Amino acid sequence: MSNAMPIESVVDYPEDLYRFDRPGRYVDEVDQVTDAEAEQFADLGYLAVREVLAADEVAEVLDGLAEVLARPGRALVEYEAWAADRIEAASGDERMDLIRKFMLFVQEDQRLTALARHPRILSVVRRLCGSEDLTMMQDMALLKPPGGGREKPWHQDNAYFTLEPGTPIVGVWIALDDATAENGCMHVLPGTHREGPVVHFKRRDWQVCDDDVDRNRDTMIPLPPGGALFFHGLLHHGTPANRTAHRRRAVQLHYVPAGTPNIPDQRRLDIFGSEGKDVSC
Ligand SMILES: O=C(O)CCC(=O)C(=O)O
Repeated sequence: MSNAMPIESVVDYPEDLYRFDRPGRYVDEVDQVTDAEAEQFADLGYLAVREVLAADEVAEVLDGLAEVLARPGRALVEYEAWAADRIEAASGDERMDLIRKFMLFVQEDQRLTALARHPRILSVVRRLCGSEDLTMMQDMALLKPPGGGREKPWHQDNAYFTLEPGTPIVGVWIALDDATAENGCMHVLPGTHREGPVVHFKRRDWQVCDDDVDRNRDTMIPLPPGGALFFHGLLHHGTPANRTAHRRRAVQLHYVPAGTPNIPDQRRLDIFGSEGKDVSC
């Protein structure tokens, strides 16, 4: 089954909304994350690590995700809009290439439970959150299918969470395939987490308005499989469409210090914009 889409149908945003000429800063391994890297995170709002999971650990995560998907009803699945009439006929593996994202898998498979508790991941998150006790408050797989994986427009993850802006929310975005400029790797606007919450609007998604994006700051974070981007809940980030015939699968886990209280949803909407009712990241 081919799911290649005319690329124009998924590139429905200004071509210059993303820049591809400024790669970010990296460390190679988790062992190199010291206080200096935590300071960089505080300043820039992100920390990119080339190797967090080894190849066999990436394979385990992919097997776990495939198995959860094979059991109907176990995860909250959102297909790409163009895939609607193909879902029924698709085999398990083909289905992976129709899915935009799915959530709530960590409790469903012990390999995925182990990922959420991975000592290398938690050691970095503890340092960046400034807390020994953590709660993982969201798990999501973002599959951005070949030839039709839509953009995730610029946004702040905190806009989707009922958590007071300023809470030390740390997102961990882990590449399961090579995430490249062409297939929709992460892009960030360094330092924006220090500038507070901004109002989001329902356009292609619930997002920062294209005109409000400071494109000059766009920094691209390509990653190999097993590499991870740790980023602050208020950092502006987004991913362009997958323009290739290659998969760009990723998982994203969000952590906060244990015991962090939730705010009423109305307060979230007052801060981030009233169009954000019932949205998920
Ligand atoms: O992986 C992607 O394409 C975007 C992930 C993201 O930024 C999010 O869901 O908050």
